[in-house]
Amino acid sequence: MKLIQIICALLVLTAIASASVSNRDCSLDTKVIGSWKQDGITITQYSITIENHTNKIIKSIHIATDRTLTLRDSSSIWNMEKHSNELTLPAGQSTIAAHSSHTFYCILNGTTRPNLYIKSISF
Ligand SMILES: *[C@@H]1O[C@H](CO)[C@@H](O)[C@H](O)[C@H]1NC(C)=O
Ligand SMILES: CC(=O)N[C@H]1CO[C@H](CO)[C@@H](O)[C@@H]1O
Repeated sequence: MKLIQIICALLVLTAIASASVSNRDCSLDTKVIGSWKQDGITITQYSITIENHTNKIIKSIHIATDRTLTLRDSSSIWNMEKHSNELTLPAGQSTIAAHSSHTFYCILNGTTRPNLYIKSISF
């Protein structure tokens, strides 16, 4: 196998690996969509799905993060709003229905998975 094929195989494996942070009512499922080089640095795209395991509508959710959310630029996050180190649902989709989910996307510098945890939920 050529080196490039080995690298591609590794990328596919990375994309399949996913992690979840759970609590009883809601969980976060972070997946790597892809990783590539741009302007000499490696950037990684993630999808993060918020799953509502309850039979109640989530009216708001606050997800805490830190400097591990190394956004490539301020427009590198979709379907979620970022206010300093906190993420909230965007204005156009401000609730999550019972037994439903909401997915948002981001592009980060580097390959380190961002720290994300659910700080509060209101039903
Ligand atoms: C990510 O990389 C871009 C391009 O090099 C840079 O402009 C930006 O400041 C970096 N963002 C962070 C959070 O390091
Ligand atoms: C317990 C339960 O129904 N959980 C659901 C919450 O929503 C996600 C996303 O639709 C489902 O996959 C879970 O089964």
